[in-house]
Amino acid sequence: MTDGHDQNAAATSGGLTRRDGSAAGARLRVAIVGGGFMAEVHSRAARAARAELVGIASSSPERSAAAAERLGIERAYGSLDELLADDSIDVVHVTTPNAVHAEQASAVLAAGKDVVCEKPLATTVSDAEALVAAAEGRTATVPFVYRFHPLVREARSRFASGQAGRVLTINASYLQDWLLAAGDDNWRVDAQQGGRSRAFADIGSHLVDLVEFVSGDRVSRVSATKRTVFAERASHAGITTEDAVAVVMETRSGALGTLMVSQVAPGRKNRLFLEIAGSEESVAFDQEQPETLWVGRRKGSQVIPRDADQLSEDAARLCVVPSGHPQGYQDAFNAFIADSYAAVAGENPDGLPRFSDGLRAVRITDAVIDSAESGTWIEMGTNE
Ligand code: SOE
Repeated sequence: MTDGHDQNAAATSGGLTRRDGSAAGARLRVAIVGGGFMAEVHSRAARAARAELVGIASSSPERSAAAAERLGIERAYGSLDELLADDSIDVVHVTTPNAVHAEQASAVLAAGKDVVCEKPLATTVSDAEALVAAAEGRTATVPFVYRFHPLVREARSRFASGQAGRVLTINASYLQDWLLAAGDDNWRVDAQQGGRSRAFADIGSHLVDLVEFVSGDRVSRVSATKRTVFAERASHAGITTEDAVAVVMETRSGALGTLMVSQVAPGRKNRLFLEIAGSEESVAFDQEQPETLWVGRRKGSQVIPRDADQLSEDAARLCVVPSGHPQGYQDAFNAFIADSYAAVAGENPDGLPRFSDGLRAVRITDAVIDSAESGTWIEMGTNE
């Protein structure tokens, strides 16, 4: 069995050599901004990649101390400025609410450090464009981590090799239920903290990234409609961000697609579903069942298991346990961080989502909301 993780680890163990060229094998020193659930996910992935998780900064010295205690991190910084003043830090993970991503990721880059910034990269296209420009020459990645499920890479390889034929139709959805009740609330519902789009910016960004990543095609135009089911929630009123959004789309190659994104779908927790029909084969991937990939043919459709010996090289590389031991979300996140750190060391791992991919998702999100608000088709730029 190809244990891609050791190869990956080999890349990252080389990757853990500090950017300043200090002793070979020196561990990469990383820090986290933010103290919530995603900070915990990032901390697990940083440790799995053998980085030295040096410190954390949250919204106040007290919250920094509480997060450091909860996550077993050595140092609590009083502020982001204090963290950025620590020259020993190589990489900063930004895991804070959307509205401060641009300001904080910019500050990290201005301090000469590499950055992993949570999606959505920014709440406006102009902020995302500025971040891409500021990231020139640096390693700057965005956790579109569903790219790192091995069977997503297998699906992608079938379109990249031509085996699946040309893209004809796309049927994709991302459904959750954590905001189903009026009593459910979160900073994301507030446009001031999350941006003008909520459901699409939050999870539709993953969906469109995966559509373009697997198909190798690009969205060319969108027509959308959206709903805010609850204008009042437990601690927010006058809510304008969407609970659900439906999109009809076309691609540059002429394919047709439909997208449904909802955070009010009972029983669906993180049900990202992607079915792409090629002229030779269809592929269907369900993020809640990531150990199999359906491959459809006129004759001989099959369900492919996550078995490294049967997969493309890029898919096999991401298999870290033998088939039959299920891999999941944190494994995908760990692989993303391992590849991000390998990029810090000068490697160029295939399929690593960088700030340019984050900008792409922000552009599509903006077009979707513009379309829903105007009731018209919105064209995507042809060179973006
Ligand atoms: C909430 O919708 C959320 O945590 C997203 O912000 C993540 O990006 C997604 O992976 C899971 O759900």
